[in-house]
Amino acid sequence: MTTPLEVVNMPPAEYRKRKVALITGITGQDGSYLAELLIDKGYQVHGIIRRSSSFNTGRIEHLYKDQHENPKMRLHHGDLTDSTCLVHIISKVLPTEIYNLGAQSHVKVSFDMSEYTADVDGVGTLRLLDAIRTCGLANHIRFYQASTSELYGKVQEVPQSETTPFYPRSPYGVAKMYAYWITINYREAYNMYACNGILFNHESPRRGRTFVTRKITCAVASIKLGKQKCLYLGNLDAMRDWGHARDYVEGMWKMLQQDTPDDFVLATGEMHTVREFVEKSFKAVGSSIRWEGAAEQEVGLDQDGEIRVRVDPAYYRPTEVEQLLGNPTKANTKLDFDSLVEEMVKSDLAGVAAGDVFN
Ligand code: NDP
Ligand code: GDR
Repeated sequence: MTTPLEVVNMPPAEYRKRKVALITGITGQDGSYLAELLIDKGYQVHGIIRRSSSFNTGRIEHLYKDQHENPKMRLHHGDLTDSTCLVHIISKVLPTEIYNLGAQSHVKVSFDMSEYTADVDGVGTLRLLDAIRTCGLANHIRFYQASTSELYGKVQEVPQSETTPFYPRSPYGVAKMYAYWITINYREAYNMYACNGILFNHESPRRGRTFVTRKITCAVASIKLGKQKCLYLGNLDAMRDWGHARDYVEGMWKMLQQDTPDDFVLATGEMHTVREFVEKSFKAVGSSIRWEGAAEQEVGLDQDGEIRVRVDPAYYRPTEVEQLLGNPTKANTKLDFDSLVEEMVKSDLAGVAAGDVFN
């Protein structure tokens, strides 16, 4: 059996053949899809999870259940705010690839928890990069940073590409901008293989319920099955380039398989408003929505004249990102918007029918 010391002393090419991935944020939407993908590709997957008073492993339960018979995935308690544990985990796991997906990822919440968001999303990335160096593995480990279209913020150019200037509009966006640049700095300063994936919004049935798409599909399913009367939303005119999370985690992996590290936009090149997402979701359950009124007084009525959507300004953001549309030319991604909405609504209908309570 190879000892840890022998592994560390392997030349980088030989070290990488071991195919060991470490994922921060493995309990989140993307982490769960990425863990599945990497296990399928023959990786030994390790994930960092936060201690919680209740179970937070719902999205990876199906992988975790195999823990004893089929230990393709192992979980380690840790946190991006704790450098010591990061060094400890990396030195124990000796990963060949690290995917930094852990983050306080909610833009609206980042206005309420700005310092924490900066600590986790910004400095947390620095801690992880530095832990790799501390372990002497700067030339062995390939590093993926979950960068975001929120970096573009206030629109400078449409569509946005790898060369579009940044103008973040939230504490989340600003923290992610630090993470973006520290990743590039470590690549240049220490010759690390480190990449930024600048990902536009991506959704799935596993999307957190406080993000607008899943909030809508949960509500539409609950309304359809008579468990909820009305859905309250903020800015209906915001426009997003929504892809599918399953496609995007594949893009993350591909970025780490290039000969030289680089930064890539992942997007669909198609943009829709929140309002359109609402309409398509109601359509997926055989209903329709027509809009009346304007601004905060606007309502959405169904075919029977019942008010099903109202605006609640509590969901407005102090500074909004109005329009995000990615230019996917460099990395190439695919999407069928209608089938994304239908898949999410169908999954939530099954959930509500089985007793899930979303409101
Ligand atoms: P989620 O919010 O679903 O998941 C975030 C993950 O980060 C969870 O596993 C969460 O753990 C973990 N986490 C939160 N705080 C910490 C911390 N202090 N230390 C360690 N882990 C922590 O996000 P997504 O899966 O949607 O996104 C993955 C990454 O990609 C994030 O960095 C996000 O900012 C970024 N991104 C996402 C996009 C999207 O559209 N989904 C687009 C562009 C970028 P727990 O389960 O315990 O809360
Ligand atoms: P976003 O996603 O901020 O783009 O960040 P979110 O789904 O939260 O908002 C998208 C747009 O919808 C508008 N909106 C609402 N949003 C929420 N959450 N709730 C509402 O009720 C509501 N009504 C309207 C928002 O104002 C916004 O314009 C996501 C996250 O996954 C980030 O981590 C990631 O970096 C970016 O996508 C790309």
